[in-house]
Amino acid sequence: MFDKIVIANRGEIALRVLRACRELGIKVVAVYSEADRDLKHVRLADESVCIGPAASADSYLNIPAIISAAEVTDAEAIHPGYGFLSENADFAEKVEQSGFVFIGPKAETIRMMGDKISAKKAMLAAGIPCVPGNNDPLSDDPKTNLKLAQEVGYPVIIKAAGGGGGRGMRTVHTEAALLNAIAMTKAEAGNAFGNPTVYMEKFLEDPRHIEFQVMADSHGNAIHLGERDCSMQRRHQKVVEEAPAPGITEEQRKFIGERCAKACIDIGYRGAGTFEFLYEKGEFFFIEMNTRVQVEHPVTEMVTGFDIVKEQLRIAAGEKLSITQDQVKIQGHAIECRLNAEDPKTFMPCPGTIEQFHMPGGPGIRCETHIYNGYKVPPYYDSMIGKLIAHGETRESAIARMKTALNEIIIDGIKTNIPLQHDIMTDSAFAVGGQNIHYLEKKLGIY
Ligand code: MV4
Repeated sequence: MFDKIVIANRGEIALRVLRACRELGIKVVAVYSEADRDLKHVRLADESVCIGPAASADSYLNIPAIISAAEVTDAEAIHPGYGFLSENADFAEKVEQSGFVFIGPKAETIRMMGDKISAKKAMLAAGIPCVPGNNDPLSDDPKTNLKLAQEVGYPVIIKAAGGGGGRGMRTVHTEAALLNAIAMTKAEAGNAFGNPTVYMEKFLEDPRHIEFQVMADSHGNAIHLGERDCSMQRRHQKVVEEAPAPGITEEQRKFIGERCAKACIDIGYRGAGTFEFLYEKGEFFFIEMNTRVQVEHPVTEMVTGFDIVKEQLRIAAGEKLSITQDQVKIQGHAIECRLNAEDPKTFMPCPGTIEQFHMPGGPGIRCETHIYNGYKVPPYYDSMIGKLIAHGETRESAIARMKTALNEIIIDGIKTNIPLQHDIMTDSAFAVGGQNIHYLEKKLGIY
C-alpha cells in the first residue's frame, strides 16, 4: 500500500478520500487554493501545500503546481476526486510521466472515453446496448446527413464527440432543421472543446438516467456494484440519486451489470467507473462512461456495504479486487440528497458563513460534508456543500429516514436547497418512484 498520497481536490470529496486513507494507514497531503486554507481536510491532513490563487484555473486545475506538491512532499500517488482534473487524460499522463501513480484508469482509457464516439464504438464491440445512431463523425455532405437522419428516424440528437454531461448537443425534430442544427453544433463544439466532430443519435423523449457502478483491477478482474437512478435532475445537475433504481429487476441488473464488467475487461479498464445509460420502455441504451469516482457513489456503498474509495486506493497500489461478483449483494435502498449553498427558488449560488451547523443522525443516516460552525463557503467553486444519504430496508423507509434527517439538519447563515429536497421527499410521484429525466424541471415549472 502507498505510504503517502496527494488529494488533488477540495470539499466533501477531499474529506471522503482522507478518511479512506486514514483507514488504510496512508498519509495525506492536502493541496489547496488561497481561498481554501480553512477546509476541514486541510486541517486534518498530515501535510498541506498551497497551490495557487482562488480561481480553479490557477490552483485545482494547475497541473505543474499539483505535480510539484507531490514532488516536494515525496508522495507516491495522486487522487483526483471528481470534477477538476479527474477526467483530464493529459493530467493522468503527466502524473505518471513524473513518476507518480494516478489513482484512476490509464490516460489512454480516459482519452478513449472522453471522445464519445470512440467510447460508443468500444462499448458496441463489447456487447453493450447503445442508442441507435451513426456512431461515426458526421460528414460535411448534406445529402448523406439527411439520408442518415431519415434512417435513424426523427427526432434525432446531434452530439459533440468532445462533449458529454449535457454540453454540446442539439435536438432536431424535422428534416428542415437538420442541416442548420449540424452546422451550429459543429461550430459550438469547435469553440468549446477544440473539436468540431459531431455524431447523430435517435433522440429518446422521456428516458430515465440509470448508471452502473463498476470496479476493475489491473489483473484482468472486474465487478459491477449494481445501478443508481439519477433521473431527478435540473439543467444537467443531479439533485437526488438512489440505489437500486426503482422497478429494475434482478435479471436486468445482472444482464447489464455483467456486460459492463465484461466491457471493463475488454478495454483494460482500471479503478472505479460508471456506465451511463438512458432507460426507456424497458430498454437500456449506453450514452457515456465516467472514468472517476462520482458524487453519488455513497448510495452504492450503502446498499452494497462496499467502500468504493478504499478499493480505488488498493487497485491503484496494484492489489487485486478484494471481492468477487458473487459477494456483491444489494441490501435495502439508499437515497442521496445533494446539499447546495443556493437559493431554493432561484438556484442562485449563496456563498457565505455557516453560522450554525447541526449534523443529523440516527439509523441509516450518513452525512458527507466538510462544513462546520464558522466555515465560510467561498464563491469560487461548485455550490455543493455536502450530501445527505439515507439507507433503509425498503425505499419507503429510506425516504422516511431522509425526511427525518432533513427536518433535523440545521445549516444557518446561508441559503440552501434543503427546502427543495424536503419538497421532493414529500412529492407523491417521487413516493411511487421511476420518474424520467424531465420530471423535476416540469415540477419546478421550467417549461
Ligand atoms: C440523450 C437524450 C436523449 N436521447 N441522448 C444529456 C447529458 C448527456 N450525458 C446525454 N444527455 C442526453 N442524451 C439521446 N439519444 C437526453 C439527454 C438528456 C439527459 C440525460 C441524462 C440526464 C439528464 C438529461 C437531461 C436532458 C437531456
